[in-house]
Amino acid sequence: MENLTKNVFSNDPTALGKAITLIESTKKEHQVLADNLLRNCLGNKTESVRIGITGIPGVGKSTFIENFGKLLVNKGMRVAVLTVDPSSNETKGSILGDKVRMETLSKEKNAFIRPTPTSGSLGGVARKTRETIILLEAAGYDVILIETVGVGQNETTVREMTDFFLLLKLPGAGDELQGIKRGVMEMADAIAINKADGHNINTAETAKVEFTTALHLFAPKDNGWSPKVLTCSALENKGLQPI
Ligand SMILES: Nc1nc2c(ncn2[C@@H]2O[C@H](COP(=O)(O)OP(=O)(O)O)[C@@H](O)[C@H]2O)c(=O)[nH]1
Ligand SMILES: [Mg+2]
Repeated sequence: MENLTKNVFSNDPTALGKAITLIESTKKEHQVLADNLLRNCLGNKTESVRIGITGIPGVGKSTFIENFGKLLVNKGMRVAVLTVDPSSNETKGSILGDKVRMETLSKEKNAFIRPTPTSGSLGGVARKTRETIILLEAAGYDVILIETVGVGQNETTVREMTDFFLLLKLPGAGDELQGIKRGVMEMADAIAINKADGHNINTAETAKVEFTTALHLFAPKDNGWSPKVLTCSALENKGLQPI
């Protein structure tokens, strides 16, 4: 146990993976160990920037996270990703060509990727996301990117745990067609119209204007931030630079 804590602090990825599995465990005998581990980690926490990324399956969240994550790593940051593994359930990620493995990002020494099955009460977010964040901060990650499945039910939870909430949209399709609840749009700190490439460039620009207008209808945020609307191509690595 002491070793596990020590190895999390020294950012041994295997230990970190084991530690997350321990806190996610529902077994009674694991809970005391998990509580101890979390207590130790709370004392060693660094501040991270946490970014939630949401949007319907297939919009390009994983692709965005992989390329944005690489951009941050190249700037010298340590990046942790909590991603959705849709192969396990109804989102049928494999059919949409899901990029859950994030192969190039996962090869980076300063990146840690933890896929989570989408099943379960919070769908898309592990039951213990809050606790997992504590472990990642104890391991010294600067940025934590959290992918969420984006059909509306768990975004509020992720919003509460993050500093910035990014909503990805597709160009062209109307809002109602994209299955995003109005409430999710209202929560967003930025909306990025993804897949703004090839023949989609013009429709993406039109969507940008429409969403900018739509956002004006919402009340201003308490912190004074005005949500931004952008276009990007996660695939072609365009428009991913920080705002
Ligand atoms: N043309 C284009 N395709 C993209 C873009 N981003 C993602 N895709 C493709 O869309 C599919 C779903 O992407 P993925 O990242 O798995 O979506 P997720 O379900 O939201 O995580 C994959 O085939 C990607 O290659 C983009 O910016 N442009
Ligand atoms: Mg994905």
